[in-house]
Amino acid sequence: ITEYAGRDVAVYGLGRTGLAAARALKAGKAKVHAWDDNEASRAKAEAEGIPVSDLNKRDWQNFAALVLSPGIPLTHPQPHRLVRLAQMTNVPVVGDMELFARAVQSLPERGRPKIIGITGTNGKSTTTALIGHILKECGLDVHVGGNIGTGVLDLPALSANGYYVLELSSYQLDLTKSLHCDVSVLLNMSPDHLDRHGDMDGYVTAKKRIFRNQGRGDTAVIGIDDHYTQAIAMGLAGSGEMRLARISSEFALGRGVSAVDGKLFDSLANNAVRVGDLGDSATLPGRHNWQNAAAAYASCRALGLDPGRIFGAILTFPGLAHRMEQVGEIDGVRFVNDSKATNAQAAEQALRAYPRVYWIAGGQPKAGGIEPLMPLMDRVAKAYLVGEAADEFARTLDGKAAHESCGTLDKAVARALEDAKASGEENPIVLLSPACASFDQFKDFEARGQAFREAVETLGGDALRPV
Ligand code: UMA
Ligand code: ADP
Repeated sequence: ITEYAGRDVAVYGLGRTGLAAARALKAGKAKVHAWDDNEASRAKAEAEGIPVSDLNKRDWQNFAALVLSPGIPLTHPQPHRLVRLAQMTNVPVVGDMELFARAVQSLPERGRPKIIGITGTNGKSTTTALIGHILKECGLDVHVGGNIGTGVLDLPALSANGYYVLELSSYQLDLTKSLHCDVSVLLNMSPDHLDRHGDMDGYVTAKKRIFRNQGRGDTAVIGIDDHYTQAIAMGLAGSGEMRLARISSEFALGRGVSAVDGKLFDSLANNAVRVGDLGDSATLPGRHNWQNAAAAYASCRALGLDPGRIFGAILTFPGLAHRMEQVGEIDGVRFVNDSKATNAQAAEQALRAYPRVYWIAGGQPKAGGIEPLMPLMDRVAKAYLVGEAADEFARTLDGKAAHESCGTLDKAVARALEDAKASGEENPIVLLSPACASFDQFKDFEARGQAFREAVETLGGDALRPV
């Protein structure tokens, strides 16, 4: 990142985003002034030579930009104090994606890599990883990053023939205005992160930013299985210049890509083709994954890849940890780690995947709680509740499903194993699909999934078998 060479830049937040941004800015000869409210994060940055100074006490007139981490509030519940300081002194507030996008724009047009951006409420990481996998299988030079875990500025330098497959959260999109996606994907939308966007309108507005800057020759892949994305697709059809590829796992489409009952059907062009049966994939079970696979297929078609090669690669997708991941079996009881299900819609997909489950739920609750899941409670043998949400969830479940409050994940795993074993059922499933954020008890959903895996390993000992 050379655009700030010789100038002073503030970097606030020194997690994955901030560290990568500070490194990239430093390498581009900017004068970096980094800050994080957490002492350990500051120490880590200092240890690698990133200059740290308290941005609360600085004269902001000199800064050319504030590079903000996506987890720090930009607008809601109120702009962070440092964001206000930047605004009052007319210092532009940007994210790492914006810096990346501008670096790409600065390359000669023929030398620019292709960018595939993926957003949506659920399925982003799966779809991002799947597209990355397909492109790699097709022998292309691919880098996968963004919200999926690797800060975009930590990815290897741009190469003209490269493909950047980027998962974009609404927080990141809010801090990005120059990103131009050759292929953009909006999978689905349902209420989430409303604390950070104010209301659904704010959330939709953030997500729609993925289509900004798309024009002729670009493609917008859009799921049309919910009314929010249906409205957005109609708007784009009326106004956008880009090609629109509609996808659905619920409806057969006259034009687009559908995956009803897992049958992948391509009617993007005049000659419609039945591509294959997604039921043959071990790692992409369920209607929600068919939506992800349809989106990945449509994206790769937009990049000009062959349908047969794309489908072959879909079938070899290894899957992602913490999403319906089978972590082991103890005495016939199977344990499924769906720690990434941080909202009710995601947990709904997991519950739908099994006729009967011993369900571990809870954590830091989201607005609306688990009320939308009540129609599925005939599948729940018993719920084991953990974290801050336990009391609220217990009240919602009263009279709908058996439940007990376990406090911690370790205790929930132990109790679920006891009950599942005692049930005498054949291969009962213990499912962690929390419908909550993890931050009350864990650093993030990955740490929560890891704790679940370790609890299973501890209880299983020699009896633990891979599934
Ligand atoms: N911090 C402060 N002051 C504050 C708040 C935070 O100093 O008031 C500091 C923290 O001490 C910490 C740093 O900011 O050191 C964390 O910044 P961050 O929360 O933006 O996290 P990063 O480590 O930079 O990770 C971010 C994404 N996290 C969020 O958006 C919350 C990661 O997505 C992403 O993988 C990473 O950038 C690389 O692009 C995670 C996520 O949970 C997986 N995303 C949310 C989601 O998927 O629901 C949006
Ligand atoms: P994201 O990155 O958007 O959070 P992931 O791909 O990590 O999404 O999947 C998170 C969880 O959401 C999965 O464990 C699954 O239960 C659910 N999920 C995945 N894809 C979809 C989808 N297309 N629609 C609804 N839920 C989904």
